[in-house]
Amino acid sequence: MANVKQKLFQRNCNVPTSNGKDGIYAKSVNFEKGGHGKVNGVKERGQTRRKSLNDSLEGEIRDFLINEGELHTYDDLTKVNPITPTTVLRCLQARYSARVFYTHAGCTLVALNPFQPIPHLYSLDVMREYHSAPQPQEFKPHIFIVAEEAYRNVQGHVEPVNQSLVVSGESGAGKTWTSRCLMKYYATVAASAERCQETVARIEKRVLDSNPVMEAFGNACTLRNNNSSRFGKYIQLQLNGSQVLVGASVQTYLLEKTRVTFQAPSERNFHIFYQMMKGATEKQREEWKMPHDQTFAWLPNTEKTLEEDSFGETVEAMFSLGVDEVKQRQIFRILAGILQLGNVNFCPATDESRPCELDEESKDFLQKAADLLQVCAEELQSCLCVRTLRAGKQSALLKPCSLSECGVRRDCLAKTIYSQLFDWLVSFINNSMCADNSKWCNFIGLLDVYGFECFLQNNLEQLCINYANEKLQQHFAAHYLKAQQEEYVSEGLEWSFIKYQDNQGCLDLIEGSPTSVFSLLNEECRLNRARDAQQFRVRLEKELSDNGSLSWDKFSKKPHFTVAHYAGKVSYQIEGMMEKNKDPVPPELVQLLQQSEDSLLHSLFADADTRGTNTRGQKQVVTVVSKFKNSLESLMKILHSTTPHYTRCIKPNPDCSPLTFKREEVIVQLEACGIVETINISAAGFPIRIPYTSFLRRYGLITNVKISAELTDSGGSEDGDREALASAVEGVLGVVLKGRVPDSSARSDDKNTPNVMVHCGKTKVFLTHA
Ligand code: AOV
Ligand code: MG
Repeated sequence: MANVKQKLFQRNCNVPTSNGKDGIYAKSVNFEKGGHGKVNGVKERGQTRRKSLNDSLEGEIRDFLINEGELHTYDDLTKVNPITPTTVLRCLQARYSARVFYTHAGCTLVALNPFQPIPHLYSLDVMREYHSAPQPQEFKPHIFIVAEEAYRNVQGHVEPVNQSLVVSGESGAGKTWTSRCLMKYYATVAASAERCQETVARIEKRVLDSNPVMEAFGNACTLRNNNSSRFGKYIQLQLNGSQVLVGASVQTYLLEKTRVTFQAPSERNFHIFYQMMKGATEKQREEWKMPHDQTFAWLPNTEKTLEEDSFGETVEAMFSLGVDEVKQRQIFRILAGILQLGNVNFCPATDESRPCELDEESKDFLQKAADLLQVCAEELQSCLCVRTLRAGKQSALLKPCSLSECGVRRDCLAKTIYSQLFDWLVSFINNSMCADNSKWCNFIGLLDVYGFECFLQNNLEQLCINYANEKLQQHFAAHYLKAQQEEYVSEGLEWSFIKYQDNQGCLDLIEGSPTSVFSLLNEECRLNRARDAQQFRVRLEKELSDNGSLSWDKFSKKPHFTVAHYAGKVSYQIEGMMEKNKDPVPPELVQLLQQSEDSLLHSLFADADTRGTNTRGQKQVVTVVSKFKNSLESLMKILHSTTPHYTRCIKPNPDCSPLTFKREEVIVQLEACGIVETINISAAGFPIRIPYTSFLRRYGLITNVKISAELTDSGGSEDGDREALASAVEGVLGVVLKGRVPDSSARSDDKNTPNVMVHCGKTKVFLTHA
């Protein structure tokens, strides 16, 4: 860096702004289109046009740098200069129209969802092409470049480095699709060449087969995506010293189990239930007590036919993972039992002191549920309708539940069974895929979580999902800043001047210590005050109103709080939040399931007694947010210990229509998924970067600075040339910026004294607002 010409020009433009806002004024510089420019500030003093840098200098430079007809050729959004939401949007739209779906954005890849299969885009040949290329980065942007870069990085220059591929974006943007593509890529390029005699399917196949199984149990059709992931997933692909895929392990995050018993209008339950309904053989229908004409309360919208409804594929994949016929029968019987439970309705008892009753139809469904779950029907009914209150160590009081409590207990039973079954399946899949520790040394991790969510009504699920996205955004920003730093360092610039507003305040509000939304929620649960939403709102206001990320929606009548997330404000309703956080499972239900004669169901709850009690034998509430926070912290630790690669998926229209680009949709996502945030980070540095040669060719004529043709042609290949180029650029800038200082009267008392900052790097001129 010693021979690098580096200078800081700072000039006050001291011009009163026309709108009273800060701005950079190019009043004295008129960069004319067509390559000529003149300084006209002195000539037209007093009546010069006033323009901010945004709409003047940046605008002029943009026109110079961007050629509309060539917009689709910009493979990297950071080359769109200056980087603004508008230029990024125009570029992405031009590329989408040209059927180009991937674009680099510095260290990030932007993936636009085509919403229709693109022939050959992901074929084996294309995979091999990217894999065998000496410089894949020189190929057209593609998810395979990211995949290959991570794969090569594992080997590392000094020592192997684990990698993480983080895929983000809103619901339906293409995260899960992208993750699948990445898995297929590694299952192809990192497959072992050896022929093995395994009785179970080859590891690459098992890894790929984990997708349809986990999607069948964890994905559902929502308003926004027919195949929406209702859980987060981080899968580590394990590589041995020869870079061969030898195994995988998967970690899941917060399955949206409420969907088992509640589906918003037009949405569906998890795919697996529909697959069973549609794919069952006559024998299975009989076994599952699921005749053709039977409808189930928890299975709405059965008429929708989705490609995800492929029972055969799920069953096939389960076999390949080693879930044998016996286990499969157990699993599907349990699921069928859950469906029967959903059709059980309660009616109030004639005598209030007696438990609620069941009509004939419900009795029938309860009996079927009990048969399928292999528990005693009377005990099942009693567990749902009667609460056992402990009075001392030995004695117990029986108290009939209210009508609504009976419904809550029925739902709780179904959700508990389903979520335990899901966890069991995940751990089974892990056992089937995971390589022995001695067999692998490095991993490539793929993260596919649910995107930022904001509905009309948001509750604990959305708070957790958005908190996860907030954490990832923080990780991304830190990583992106590092990449920026590297560019500045390679250009010989100092790093310290970057200022960036991070989202720490919002994270402090949600998870900070000692007081935060999470800590207060936990306290309310501990004190058993879960029902008082208004009281919680008052506490939040009292304890956290200093935090700028917290506010209140004036128009909301229900107790709520509003959080200013990096991706936008979201109002959360408090009602039900504390109960969800506590997520209580009545002990009678657990005991009932422990008595099940079905060995699988029994094993799911076998150790339930020991969980939730501390060493002194007291009941300890492990809340949903505590568990989620811990699991996210572990994830963050892993991400921090790896080299991350970010892919931002964009949903170009809300209707999932093929090849349709809606600007207003995309711009919102560019903001929400952090691309605009990235731009802001970039703007905190130097949004305008022009290679010396381009700068001199265009602006040299503004001044009398003589620049030789050889110099602009050489591109500064030699150190000496670079010195000469930098001097020439400084000469031009000196004249330009001097010309921008207006007469002293205008400078006098004005407080709006915007500056232009210019840095001359090794090969580029960097410009920004000061
Ligand atoms: P998501 O994972 O980001 O939503 P998906 O990966 O499920 O979204 O994508 C939604 C749908 O878009 C897929 O089912 C495909 O039909 C289509 N799609 C996505 N990417 C491509 C592609 N590259 N080429 C062709 N079609 C594609 V969510 O899980 O709801 O947050 O929670
Ligand atoms: Mg998904």
